[in-house]
Amino acid sequence: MKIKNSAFIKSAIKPSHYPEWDLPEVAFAGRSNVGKSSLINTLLMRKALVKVSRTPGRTQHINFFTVQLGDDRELSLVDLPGYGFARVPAKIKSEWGTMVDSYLGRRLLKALVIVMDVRRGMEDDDRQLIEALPHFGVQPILVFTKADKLSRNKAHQRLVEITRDLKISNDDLILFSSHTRKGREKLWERIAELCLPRLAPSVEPEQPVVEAGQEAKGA
Ligand SMILES: Nc1nc2c(ncn2[C@@H]2O[C@H](COP(=O)(O)OP(=O)(O)OP(=O)(O)O)[C@@H](O)[C@H]2O)c(=O)[nH]1
Ligand SMILES: [Mg+2]
Repeated sequence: MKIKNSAFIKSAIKPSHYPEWDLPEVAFAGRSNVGKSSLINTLLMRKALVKVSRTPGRTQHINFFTVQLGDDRELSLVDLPGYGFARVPAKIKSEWGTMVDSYLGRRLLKALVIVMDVRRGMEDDDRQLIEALPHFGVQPILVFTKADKLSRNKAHQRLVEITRDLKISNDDLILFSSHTRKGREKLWERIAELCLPRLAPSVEPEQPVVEAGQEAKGA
């Protein structure tokens, strides 16, 4: 996917802070430190538009970004704060729940990318979030990242285990790496399918009309 432009727009905690626009949105959720912010940078081909951190729990707001694609379609990418970080106090956990719950009800939200570590697979927090999505009318996209941490064989073996465990097919998940950009195109295709208006089919130029008698030249 070609990117023309991308930009950070704003941080929000509650709905009154959300941008007022009519762009389709795709959001990114997952456990703290799993690689959500890195994944957004990879999608946008930016090195550090989204802050990446070694300390879990750094993204604590809902961060809105916009992107203009090569074909001029536009959408917003929304980075959600991570969950499941054991050392986060109960008060923060409940604030996370309120913040994310109100965001999931947003009319513009078309799909939620659930980012998981391929080495850990789907965990309870991920499962709970996925189970809540039909209620909000939001489509899940399952992404397993940090694929570069496994050898090709190990990654394949993990995929077999994950598809068997979740009773899904290979087409229903995306193996990703922000280091090698593996899975980037497949993820963009899926996002475009669920969030973007279809491109009008390109119109074939009309065949030139050949007048009777003209084609006889040289024949
Ligand atoms: N090897 C490898 N490391 C990655 C990958 N993606 C992210 N990381 C590393 O994982 C750490 C966390 O990455 P972030 O992108 O900040 O993770 P996050 O999910 O946004 O974290 P929070 O905002 O704290 O929830 C950083 O040290 C990244 O460099 C990947 O695909 N492969
Ligand atoms: Mg982050």
